[in-house]
Amino acid sequence: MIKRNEQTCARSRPLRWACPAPVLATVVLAAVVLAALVGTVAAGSRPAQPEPAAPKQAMRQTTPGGSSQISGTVFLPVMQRCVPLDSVGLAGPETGTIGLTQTLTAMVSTASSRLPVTYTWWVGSQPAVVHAGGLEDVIEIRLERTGAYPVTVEATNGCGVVRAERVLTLTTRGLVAFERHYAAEEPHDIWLLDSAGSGMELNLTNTPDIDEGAPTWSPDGNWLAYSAGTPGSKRAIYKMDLSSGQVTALTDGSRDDRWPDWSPTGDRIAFMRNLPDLAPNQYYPDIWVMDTDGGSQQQLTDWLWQDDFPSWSPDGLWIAFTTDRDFNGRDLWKLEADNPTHLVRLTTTARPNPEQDERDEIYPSWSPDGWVYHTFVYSNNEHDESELLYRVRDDGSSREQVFNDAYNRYIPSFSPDGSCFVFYSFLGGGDKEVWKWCDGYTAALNLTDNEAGDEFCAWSPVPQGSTHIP
Ligand SMILES: [Ca+2]
Ligand SMILES: [Ca+2]
Ligand SMILES: [Ca+2]
Ligand SMILES: [Ca+2]
Repeated sequence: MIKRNEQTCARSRPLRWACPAPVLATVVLAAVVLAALVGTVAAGSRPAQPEPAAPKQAMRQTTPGGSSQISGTVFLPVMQRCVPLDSVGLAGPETGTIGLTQTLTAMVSTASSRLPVTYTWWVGSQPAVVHAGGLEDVIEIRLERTGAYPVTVEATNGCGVVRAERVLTLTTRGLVAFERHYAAEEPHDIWLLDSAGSGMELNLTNTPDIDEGAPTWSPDGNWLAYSAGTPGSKRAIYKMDLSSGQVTALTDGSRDDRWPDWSPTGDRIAFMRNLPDLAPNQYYPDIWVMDTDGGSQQQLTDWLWQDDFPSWSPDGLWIAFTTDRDFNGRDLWKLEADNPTHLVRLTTTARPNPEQDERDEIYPSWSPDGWVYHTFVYSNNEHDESELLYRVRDDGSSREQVFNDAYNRYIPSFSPDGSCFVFYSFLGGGDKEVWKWCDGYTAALNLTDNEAGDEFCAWSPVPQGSTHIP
């Protein structure tokens, strides 16, 4: 019990006082007067926001003996100006890749008298995100559409708002498109994965009743063309806008169109069209080309049997393809796209016994450095068939096996700088996987280590540093 006539106050930390009532009343009165004076003087130079009231907690209690005392906590007013933040900084990448997480950091430059700081983020048309934080705040962004996204962050400590803005451009750089299915008869979907091996995967089509396959990139990386149809039906060529997800049919599907390859110059798509001229439901395709909106469809070869698997040269002048036009197995030829009667034969392997042996070159894939990679299908007397990765000079001058082993590998697709390629393979056993090989590797890297069939992979052509979005 505190004596009523005691004239001193016992202070505990910080600013906690327990005093007889008369002494405390004096202190409170003085504080109120002082605060009023300071408020009057400072009002002209202060920001618009009002000074917060100094917290006071006091309670009058009546003791059992009937005497009265004040106990509890009293905060004396702290004479601080409300200091606004003077700026906010925004750090992080200005370019990124869809599907991958981008991290942006906002930092205010002044601690000021007030924390927390409230950060409000806007990214493109996404809903605003509000965080209460300290001098720094982090936001993680993962978006699945290409585009240029305005990013704005506002920071306030209650005494004024500061803002920073930038543009985050998301492309498909470093991604690999491929087709995947699980059960043997299950229709395929088009997926994306991260060539860097982060494990990021994105199902672009997600259509359980439609079979999509053979994706090919536009040179700006913003579109994918592919063939699709319901299982067992004739297929058509489609393209997907990766900035919106919108899908457009380029052909009508009445003649079974497959295997599109988008020209490196961007203006045309080659494909193979199966015309049932010889027999219904038989497979005798020719090479065709069309504009990227499906217009100006033009037949480039008119061979009675099979011309298929078109692959553009890097300069967009030639198309390599597979043909059986010498009636002795299959070989690689190329044609000049604007002068398709100009044909050049690239391989000349013939079957020793045409009825029983295979010496077939299929699946051409033109590399940036002047080779046409392909699968060499080899067997004798219908035994010991192998499917090995070979490459032939694009003038047909030399030909060699790419890896010195007996594993199959199919359809390399090269990174924009040419130092790496992806392929699919049964390498390692089990189901098909997408693998990556780079200069200097001693073993390929499995990018799809799962139980699905993963195949027909295509590396995005967007080069490092590119921010181009059409
Ligand atoms: Ca599908
Ligand atoms: Ca034909
Ligand atoms: Ca051959
Ligand atoms: Ca797999």
